[in-house]
Amino acid sequence: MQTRRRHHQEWRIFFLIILANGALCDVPCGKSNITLSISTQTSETLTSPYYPNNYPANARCIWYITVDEGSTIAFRFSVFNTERKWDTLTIGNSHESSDGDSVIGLFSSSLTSLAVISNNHTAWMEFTSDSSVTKIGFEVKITQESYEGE
Ligand SMILES: [Ca+2]
Repeated sequence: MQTRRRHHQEWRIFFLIILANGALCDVPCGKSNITLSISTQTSETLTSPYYPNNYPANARCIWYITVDEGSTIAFRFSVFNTERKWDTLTIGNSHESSDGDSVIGLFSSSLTSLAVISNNHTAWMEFTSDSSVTKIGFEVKITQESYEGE
């Protein structure tokens, strides 16, 4: 009888842990608005959720980047590996991620030396994964660049 009661308690603890994790159910994308400026910081490193562990299934993260007017935004990836076709990273100009015309590029699979530069001082980046197969994802350094290429 006592063993049975203890068993019951263990189950309760187990469910409490599940509830606690439930609060963290949203994918940890980090902050979604990145602002860079010559007067504060000119670069920021972003990664896929849980990097350097695999990103989760059914993830969706979107980041909006703003730098000083007159500058552009460079995305330089030190690591890029997603499930080909099904888990993708899209980068676009401006902050209108719903506008297909703003897309600069859509990437997936294992890529080396991936680098992208925006047309102007605002850009967006969106990562999505489907319901199965996950990989390490990506690490990208985002830098404010001047038009003069300084
Ligand atoms: Ca996948």
